[in-house]
Amino acid sequence: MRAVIFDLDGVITDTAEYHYLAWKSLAEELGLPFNKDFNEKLKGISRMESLELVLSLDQGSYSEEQKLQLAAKKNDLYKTMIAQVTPADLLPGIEKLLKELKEAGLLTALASASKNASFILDRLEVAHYFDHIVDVALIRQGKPDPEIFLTAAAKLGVAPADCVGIEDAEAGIQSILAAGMFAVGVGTPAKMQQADLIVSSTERLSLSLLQSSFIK
Ligand code: B16
Ligand code: MG
Repeated sequence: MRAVIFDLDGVITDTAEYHYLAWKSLAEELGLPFNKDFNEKLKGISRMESLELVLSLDQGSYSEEQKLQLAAKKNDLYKTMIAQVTPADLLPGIEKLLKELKEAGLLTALASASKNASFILDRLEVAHYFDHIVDVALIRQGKPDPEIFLTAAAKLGVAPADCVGIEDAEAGIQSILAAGMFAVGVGTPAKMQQADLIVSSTERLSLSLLQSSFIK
């Protein structure tokens, strides 16, 4: 194991609640039903793919221009929410793990589908722990495609087989496995079925757990 590649939302911080509130507000404005179950489908996938899913609840059709406006509206609301993020919003155990990885000389990267990822890392005051943050604007295929994790490994100069990926979404676990990496899933065994290692909470993550579990 030479590098650890992190997802953001659901692994480093829980921005899913803000995504949920922002999508819910947009859906209500459009008169569409929206609840937490439906929101689960939006985890780990891009803003425009999320919008397409939300609009699939509607009978009407929208032009490309209208779709871009709706996505921008959701993102504006989301941005007002993430402006309130502080280091207290780091999920448990994450800063300790990042420190351990640095001290042990392992490389780290961020593979988030979010265009707001760098802003959020800055708000959390953990950007300095990352050797590379993948620019998602340059990624053509979103999760579950392996492109984002493969790009992270290439930028770090580490073979995928020597990388661990940590994710909380099914699409993300599929992306890690398709990249040929060791997949760590944060969540329930039912949701993280395909992961090589499952932890119920980020609190359980540590360098020693990753090293002792890593096989590839
Ligand atoms: P944005 P991750 C993902 O983050 C979220 O899980 C997903 O719900 C969101 O639609 C996506 O980022 C795009 O976010 O609208 O900020 O560009 O889990 O890949 O860190
Ligand atoms: Mg996630």
